[in-house]
Amino acid sequence: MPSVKSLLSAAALACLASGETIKITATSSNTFDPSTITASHGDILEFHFEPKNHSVVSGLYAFPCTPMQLGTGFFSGFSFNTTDGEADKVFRVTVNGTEPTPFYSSQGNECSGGMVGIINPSKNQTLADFKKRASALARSVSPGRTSFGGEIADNDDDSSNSTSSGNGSSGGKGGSSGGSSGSGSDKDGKDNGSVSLSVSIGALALAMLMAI
Ligand SMILES: *[C@@H]1O[C@H](CO)[C@@H](O)[C@H](O)[C@H]1NC(C)=O
Ligand SMILES: *[C@@H]1O[C@H](CO)[C@@H](O)[C@H](O)[C@H]1NC(C)=O
Ligand SMILES: *[C@@H]1O[C@H](CO)[C@@H](O)[C@H](O)[C@H]1NC(C)=O
Ligand SMILES: *[C@@H]1O[C@H](CO)[C@@H](O)[C@H](O)[C@H]1NC(C)=O
Ligand SMILES: *[C@@H]1O[C@H](CO)[C@@H](O)[C@H](O)[C@H]1NC(C)=O
Ligand SMILES: *[C@@H]1O[C@H](CO)[C@@H](O)[C@H](O)[C@H]1NC(C)=O
Ligand SMILES: CC(=O)N[C@H]1CO[C@H](CO)[C@@H](O)[C@@H]1O
Repeated sequence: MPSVKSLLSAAALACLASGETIKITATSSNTFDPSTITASHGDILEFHFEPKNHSVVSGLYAFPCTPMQLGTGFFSGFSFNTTDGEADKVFRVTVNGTEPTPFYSSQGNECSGGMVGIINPSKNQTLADFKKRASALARSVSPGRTSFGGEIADNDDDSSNSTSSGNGSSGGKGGSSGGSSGSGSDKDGKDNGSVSLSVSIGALALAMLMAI
């Protein structure tokens, strides 16, 4: 039955091709979690915001807490202020390349205080080095007031309300893609996200097998 095999690999390829959504939280303790991100072209970085009033800006490695050249990179703006739980909006950025790209919060002195991160660090462009040089600075630069380089979308997480263990979490949901909606606990990073993604690939493949 060669057709089964080719169907399976087609399913696997389709899943590889579509970008993964990587959740990053600007936390109430003034950090990004996670702060080191490995992302591929086409992946989506989804920034979530906890209190109080943070931003995220893509920066220059050589000059910490300074935005990339005008017209490039991304900036969330400051419309995610929240006093309780995560802001009800998220900022979504599509990854275009794999160059090391640092980012920071441009609020007050949060950047020098360590509210920084890096996408795809390399041997000589590391979070530790960036953070160390940032810590020597007094201020960070905001690239204006208006967000760019990404889109503001609704926060689909239920994390602001402390339920989540309640009803219906188990695998049932319809077979289609629908992104990597959470599987139970909120706090897990993308690792578990990709695990559940591959589980659903398996389920999809199984469904195809049974359909034959
Ligand atoms: C959030 O911070 C920015 C930059 O400091 C400031 O311009 C803005 O007014 C703040 N927003 C609120 C609601 O405090
Ligand atoms: C965020 O800031 C805006 C503008 O200052 C304000 O209207 C809004 O109520 C604030 N939202 C929260 C959740 O604090
Ligand atoms: C990092 O190393 C690469 C390859 O050795 C080099 O091309 C690049 O210029 C280096 N970058 C920095 C910031 O030193
Ligand atoms: C990807 O490209 C788009 C369009 O050129 C740009 O708006 C966006 O900021 C880029 N993303 C990153 C992470 O630089
Ligand atoms: C959980 O399910 C029960 C029974 O189906 C229902 O009564 C309850 O309202 C549900 N709770 C939530 C939070 O959906
Ligand atoms: C995945 O989640 C399970 C519990 O649901 C946890 O024990 C495990 O450590 C998590 N793995 C990762 C890589 O986060
Ligand atoms: C069901 C529940 O707890 N809903 C709450 C979710 O959070 C918002 C704001 O934090 C509350 O207003 C809801 O009552």
